[in-house]
Amino acid sequence: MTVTDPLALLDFDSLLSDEERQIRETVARFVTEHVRPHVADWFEEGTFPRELAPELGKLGVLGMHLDGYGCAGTSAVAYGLACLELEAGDSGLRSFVSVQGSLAMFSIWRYGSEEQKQEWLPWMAAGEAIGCFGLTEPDFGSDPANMRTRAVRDGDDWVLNGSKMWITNGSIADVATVWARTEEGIRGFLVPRGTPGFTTRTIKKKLSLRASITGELSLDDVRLPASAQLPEARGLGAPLSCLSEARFGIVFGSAGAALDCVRTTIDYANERVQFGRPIAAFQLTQQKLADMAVGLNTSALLALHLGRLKDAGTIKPHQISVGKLNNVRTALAIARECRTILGGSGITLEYSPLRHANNLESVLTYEGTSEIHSLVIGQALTGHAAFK
Ligand code: TGC
Ligand code: FAD
Repeated sequence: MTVTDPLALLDFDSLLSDEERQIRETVARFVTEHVRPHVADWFEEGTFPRELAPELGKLGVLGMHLDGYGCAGTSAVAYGLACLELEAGDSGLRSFVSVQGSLAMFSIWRYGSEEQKQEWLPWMAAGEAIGCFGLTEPDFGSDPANMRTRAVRDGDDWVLNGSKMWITNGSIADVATVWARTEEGIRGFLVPRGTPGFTTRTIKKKLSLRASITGELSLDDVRLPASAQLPEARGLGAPLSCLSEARFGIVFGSAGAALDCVRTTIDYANERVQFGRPIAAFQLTQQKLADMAVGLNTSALLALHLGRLKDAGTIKPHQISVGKLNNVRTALAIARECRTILGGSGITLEYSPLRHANNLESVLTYEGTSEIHSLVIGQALTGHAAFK
């Protein structure tokens, strides 16, 4: 018996409901038709095609785990499976969907006023409006509590000054959720593109996540009405709760990148002949494939377990850290190992593993670095916060 899909090794799909399997298949088909034929070019050109946004809206994956306002209202597991298939295409694609749904839309859905929800969410769910999420600053990445961006009251208005760095979709977004320090602690604000004093710049020369737009936001005396503030967001816990949503998507997504690498590599190893035999027939190749398949299936099962906890409403942030730390680290190791099996062919964009490996360097760093997630787990185990 030959297992044709690396996730069939432990019969992963048998753990899914019919609806979950169907969502996984639908997203996989979309990626095969709309992404795989073009993604190497997007990566080489360092671009993400904005016209894909309405297509992703029609597919129903933008804010898909949120209820109402044009969102699909699916389970967390269904959302995770969509992230898995999107990231099997490219981490940049999953990033777009994560930032739109789990960071920009979630911040409005969870902390916004009814007017803010009505104004933005239906357009964002349809991919007609793009959002971004500005937490990181040039001098404060892992430590957002010390952010410098400031919002000061002036009559009924707020005036914002500061800058945000490494912001996915930053320079193409129609609206930015910006986190700023106020006299009452950290608060969130919606800053529409075109607001005087609000400018963006695209960060170039990236070696990772090239099929994704990354930008810098500058706020220079940006005047906003009181209605631009997210009324329910108080303190750092608000942006960190948004991060929990996006980190959850990465737990599944990174397993998708690993799946694509292993699939690609098994096909290649069966075709490529050296010393008169397919390289898949050598024991050393099989050992690599077996180790990678074990890692991949363990990651997928861990993701599913966390998804079930999320759907039950019991998931804790440190449990998401376990998933993000393990699955991204595993995926990166798999992508690099796959590249070795591809030999010289593995260094081009014709095959996906090195593109995935390059992307996963960003995934290891954003949404909390691997070190920060280790410390979150360490805190859960010992009771000591070793961040400071
Ligand atoms: P700390 O005192 O621990 O926490 C402050 C308050 O927040 C609560 N909290 C959380 N709530 C929900 N979810 C979480 N994950 C939470 N983590 C903490 C906490 O209970 C506390 O609440 P309260 O009521 O007591 O005030 O804060 P700290 O300053 O000690 O920092 C802790 C630390 C280091 C874990 C946190 O700062 C952190 O996670 N740092 C990493 C920053 C990060 O991940 N940035 C990501 C930016 S966004 C991004 O990368 C998008 S990439 C998108 C893409 O393209 O896919
Ligand atoms: P630093 O925090 O300076 O960390 C540098 C190194 O020091 C890391 O290895 C880190 O683990 C280590 N370190 C830091 N503190 C400790 C500690 N206490 N103990 C041990 N080690 C420590 N941010 C957003 O807000 N929105 C976005 O949309 C977004 N998109 C991104 C897209 C890309 C492609 C990238 C690369 C980043 C993005 N980010 C975004 C920013 C991302 O979240 C940060 O890069 C990340 O949080 C790390 O911050 P930093 O780069 O400033 O590194």
